Amino acid sequence: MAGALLALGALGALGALGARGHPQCLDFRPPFRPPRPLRFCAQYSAFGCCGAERDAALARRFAALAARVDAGEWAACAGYALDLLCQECSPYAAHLYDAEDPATPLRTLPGLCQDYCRDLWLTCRGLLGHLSPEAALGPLLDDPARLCGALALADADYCFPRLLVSERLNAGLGQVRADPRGCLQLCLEEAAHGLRNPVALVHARDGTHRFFVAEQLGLVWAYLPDRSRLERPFLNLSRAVLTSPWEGDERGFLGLAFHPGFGRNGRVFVYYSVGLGLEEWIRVSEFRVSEDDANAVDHSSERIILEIEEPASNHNGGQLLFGPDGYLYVFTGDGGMAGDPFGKFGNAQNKSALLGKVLRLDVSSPEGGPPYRIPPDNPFVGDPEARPEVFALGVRNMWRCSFDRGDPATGVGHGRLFCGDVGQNRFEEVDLVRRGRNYGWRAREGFECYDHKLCANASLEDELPIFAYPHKLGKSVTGGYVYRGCENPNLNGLYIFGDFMSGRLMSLREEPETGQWRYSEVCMGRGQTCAFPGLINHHHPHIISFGEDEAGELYFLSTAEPSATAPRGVVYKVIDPSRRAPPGKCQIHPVQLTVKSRLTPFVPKERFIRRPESTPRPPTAAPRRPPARAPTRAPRRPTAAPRAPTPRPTPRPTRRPGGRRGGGGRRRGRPGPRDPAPPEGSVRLARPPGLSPGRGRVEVFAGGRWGTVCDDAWDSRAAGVVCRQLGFAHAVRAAKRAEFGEGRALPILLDDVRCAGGERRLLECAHAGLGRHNCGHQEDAGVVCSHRAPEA
Ligand SMILES: *[C@@H]1O[C@H](CO)[C@@H](O)[C@H](O)[C@H]1NC(C)=O
Ligand SMILES: *[C@@H]1O[C@H](CO)[C@@H](O)[C@H](O)[C@H]1NC(C)=O
Ligand SMILES: *[C@@H]1O[C@H](CO)[C@@H](O)[C@H](O)[C@H]1NC(C)=O
Ligand SMILES: [Ca+2]
Repeated sequence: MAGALLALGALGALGALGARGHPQCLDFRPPFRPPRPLRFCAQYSAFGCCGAERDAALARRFAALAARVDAGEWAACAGYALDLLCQECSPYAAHLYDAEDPATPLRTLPGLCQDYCRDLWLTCRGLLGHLSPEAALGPLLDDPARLCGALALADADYCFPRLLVSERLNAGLGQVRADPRGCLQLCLEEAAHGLRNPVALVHARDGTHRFFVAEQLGLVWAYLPDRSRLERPFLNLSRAVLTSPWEGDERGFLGLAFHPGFGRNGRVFVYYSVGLGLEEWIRVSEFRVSEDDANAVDHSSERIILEIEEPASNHNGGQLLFGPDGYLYVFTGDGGMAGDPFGKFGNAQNKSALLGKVLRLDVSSPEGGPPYRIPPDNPFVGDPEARPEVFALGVRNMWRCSFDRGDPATGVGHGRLFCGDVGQNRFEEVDLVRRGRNYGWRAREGFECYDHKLCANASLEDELPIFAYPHKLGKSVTGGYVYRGCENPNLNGLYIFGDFMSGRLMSLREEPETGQWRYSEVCMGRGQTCAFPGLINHHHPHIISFGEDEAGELYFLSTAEPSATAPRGVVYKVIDPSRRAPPGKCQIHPVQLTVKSRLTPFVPKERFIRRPESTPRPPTAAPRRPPARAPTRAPRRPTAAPRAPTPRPTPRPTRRPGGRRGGGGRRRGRPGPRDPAPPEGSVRLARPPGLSPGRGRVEVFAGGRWGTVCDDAWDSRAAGVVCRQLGFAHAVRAAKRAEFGEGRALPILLDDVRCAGGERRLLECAHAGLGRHNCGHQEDAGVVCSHRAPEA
């Protein structure tokens, strides 16, 4: 007895370390809450593996058994019969019947604890022959030691009835599991792969349950509900789209949205970068689906809705959404570079500029009419200082926004607009966007002042984020969705988002009493948590986007290599291993379509990775709490991460399409380790090649490394030297103040550069000394070169 207690004590300690049970049903999937209480196995009404049908079948078996056993014995044994039959409904049924491994045969009787088994043998052994069809059981019935040995379980903690009282197995059963650090344990299912910087996953809201995935290059692929992909693209804009293979190019095809009436009108809207002459623009266009193929757009149907010139190649925004009001919401970036330097106080705070805004357009006008109208209740209609398209301002580079569908039962939350706004140097934020509000940039970054003068202005009246996190947790937020799907009831109301740089998945949940947002990191389930067939427990680190399918199930898109030409992107579906919806509840009935293209069936490639239960990761400091604001207004106090988040492997310093931390506008991929060292004094321009070569940030190779140049003395003579060194006859101008982005990954090698003009190489000009500088990357110098003489 003492021995058994000791063993139990040891198991208890294991439990405290986080080794939790793994609830699983005989169909190998997580348990659920039956829609109605069970009539027979009532014990498992709150949570288990039986619905009404299974429960009724077990009740029939019980009745049949009663008919076969004589009345006296039945009086003593009915309780055992009920116990033994109903274990199929236990949330640990897979353990009780040895079913976790689908390759081994199921037991016909649940695993029993030894004392229970002996009692059963003493009073009701006759029952066993009726309960199990196994012939092998017969000879054991005379020998309790052998019988109970055969009915024992390898992991005694799971045997019936001990599992009913096990703290380890019952604490938090049926709720989303968190590891000892508070990190929510979720799992994934692969839904698509081989995608090149997949920037968006959307559905058409037309009953077909297709989903569409857009690649940054300008291709959109249609997938059927069984995840097979049509070989012919739905849309191919690659010829018009401006992008490049360089990791971190933020230009390209950035977003698309189906018109809410797409099923009737076939209208679909896209957002992409284009080169017009030497300028770069963003364009919002409308296409119509082809008359003779529901799975392809009519490429000749493009109608331009809006074009905005982009003064730099980063911060291009890119989200398009239709609101519950039927209007088209367009999310632009601030135009690029660092610190929103355009005009007197930047674009984002300038209501006359379309950059750095959320715009709202009425695109319901018939063909032949204006491409859009202004919704009459847009907040700045009639303000001569503002563009009437503006819906909200103070935006740096909102990257991925979503409307909350609302609680499926109560509708709570419906129509709220969530965005991730990518930060500058310090904070990434999540905003709840409301009509007419100012989201602070460039006065404020996260909760803190960025431009102190603008920030001090009482008329700023900006809306604080609902959450912000510092750069040690990630450097480029990717906004997500409030989960409102059917298959994972525990996730209802959880806002799940991520970070492109650190690969961190995160979540916020609103506390209904206080309106505060509680942060929890999301981790891949540890140990056995994700060991369900078809689930995986890892993902690629560069989280580019989130998406919902037509049924509201949640996906995210990430890649191992963030280049628009690298087919390393995967679509993952988010799965809660702790609880599923009851069987039958989430069935979909897709409208059938004629498919004219060939189909590529989906074969998942990613595999579950079996790892030993990992030791807890070392703690880091908690993210900063937001500072208390001036007490003039009382905004809802946002919740910063309450727990110390866990560190991740050092993120690779690459960027994703659409948005990122620094002011970096144009930058080349870093040379690979095998690139031969260039000659001392070489220069290069950090900018994707393509549209207009000869423009970019200057990088110079000296002392065995590449570095940047500071601009305080930077002038057209220095630019001329660089341009000639690169083979251009002329310099159009010297670019200052990180116009072509900040080369933060590199050291600053040259400062105070003064050229006479005749030097052959930049290094021959006077300078402060290699690596000596008193400037920062916000002053990185660039050039615009030309083969032709600039016009006087
Ligand atoms: C997309 O269009 C481009 C240029 O128009 C063409 O070269 C390419 O093959 C097309 N891609 C597909 C998959 O059809
Ligand atoms: C605001 O933006 C408009 C349009 O880009 C520009 O013409 C104007 O000069 C800007 N205003 C300020 C104060 O910078
Ligand atoms: C504060 O902002 C308002 C509106 O943008 C502007 O008119 C005013 O000049 C600003 N005040 C200061 C002190 O900068
Ligand atoms: Ca803000």
